This record gives sequence, C-alpha cells and structure tokens, in this order.
Amino acid sequence: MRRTLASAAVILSALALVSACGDEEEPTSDSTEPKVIEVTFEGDSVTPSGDRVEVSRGQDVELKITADTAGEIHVHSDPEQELEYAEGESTVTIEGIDQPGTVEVESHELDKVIVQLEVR
Ligand SMILES: [Cu+2]
Repeated sequence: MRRTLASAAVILSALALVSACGDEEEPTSDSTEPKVIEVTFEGDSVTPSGDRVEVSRGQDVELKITADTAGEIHVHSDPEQELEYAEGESTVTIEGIDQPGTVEVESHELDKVIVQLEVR
C-alpha cells in the first residue's frame, strides 16, 4: 500500500512538472512594441500639434515622418534626444523613456510642440 502511494506521488509530481511546462505563457509583446505616430511637416506647420500621447515606460516611439524640408526633432527627456529627419518620408525612433511624466517633443525650427508624451 505504501509503495503504491509513493509511486502515485511520483507520477503526480511528474505530471505536475509536465503541465507546468505546457502552461508556460509566451511573454506578451504589447509593452515592447513601439508606439507609432505619424508626423507631417508642411511649411511652418506640423501635424499633430501638441497632442498628448500615452506611452509606457521604456516603450520606444516611432515617428513616421513626412517632411517638405529636412529638420530636427528635440525630445525633452532626460537625457535629451535630438533626432534628425530627412526631406520626404523617413522614420526616426525616440528611445523608450524610463521616468514617468510628460515629455515634450518639439521642432525648434518651427518653435512648435509636436506631441507631449505622457509616460506612465
Ligand atoms: Cu527643445
């Protein structure tokens, strides 16, 4: 009887191990996917203009840019980030920001805020 119980216990724990492996979940990729924002520069205006955009801490932000002239984007994070873009279509990436708070993304050429990133 004792022996039967012991082997039953062995089988049960073996099953537990197997199912533990099977239940392992894939890590969710939501927080690692970059936030994509389309930005258009035209003359002395930019779209979006001052919009608030929520991002997660550490989440990269991809700016898909269409511009009639090359320029530079200034990200008021700590440390600051300066991103140059070319005339035409291009993509620049703002590196994920670790500190929660509001970070302004500006064009100094136009003296305008493009988006305010709300880092949570
Ligand atoms: Cu600035």
